Amino acid sequence: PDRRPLIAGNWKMNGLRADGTALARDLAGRLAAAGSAGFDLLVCPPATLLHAVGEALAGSGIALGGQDCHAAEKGAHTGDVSAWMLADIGCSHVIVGHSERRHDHGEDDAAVRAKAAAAHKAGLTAIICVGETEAERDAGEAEAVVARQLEGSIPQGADAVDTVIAYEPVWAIGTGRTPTVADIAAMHGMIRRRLHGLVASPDSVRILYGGSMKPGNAAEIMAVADVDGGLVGGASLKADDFWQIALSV
Ligand code: G2H
Repeated sequence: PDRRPLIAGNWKMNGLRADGTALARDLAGRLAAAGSAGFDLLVCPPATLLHAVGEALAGSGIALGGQDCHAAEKGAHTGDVSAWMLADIGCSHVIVGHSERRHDHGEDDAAVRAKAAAAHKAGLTAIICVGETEAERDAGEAEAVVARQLEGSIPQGADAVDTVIAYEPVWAIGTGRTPTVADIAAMHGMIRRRLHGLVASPDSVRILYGGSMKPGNAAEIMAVADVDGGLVGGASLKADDFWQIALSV
């Protein structure tokens, strides 16, 4: 199956208008200069920057995504943003269930599944994040934990167009530590097998790796079977690094 690599930048809670739009324009310029690319590029800025970054990316071919959405379409949910609002401002994607959301906001698999279902209804591709903690890995439970998260977080009717999986071991996020390529291969292979029965056309679903991905380790990680791109945090804030990671596919 043809799984075009996806390189997604998760800016997290970083960026004011000036730097966010400059970064977006820089990336758009690089892609234009390259002419064609063998990968899809996506940036997920904080909600406050979606409008400005969307304008900076207009016509570039770089996709825009949110970092989270509420499960409801609208209503009395102070501070939240709905998937429909993201679609309305030009997003094609939304990250759901990032471990920082699961940890900081107590989101469990059922909540993540509801958000992904809302994203699908709004016409967005949901990037559903899964990953074990260090204690779970040390206890030999990493694969069982991730399998449980997949089963609990993927909504009914998901397919390879509207769903992307991101495997992000919690202990590798923002720490500079990454699993071995053998560990990544084992986990991504397990995820691929588990997707059978959970999504339509499981062999076409893209599975991203995330967690301390940087120019120095991207090529070896991207070369792993069943790694179909990356969800890049810290290194996506620097155009040079993000672009070099994209060129590593
Ligand atoms: C994992 C990743 C991006 P970083 O959260 O989603 O962040 O690359 O900074 O480890």
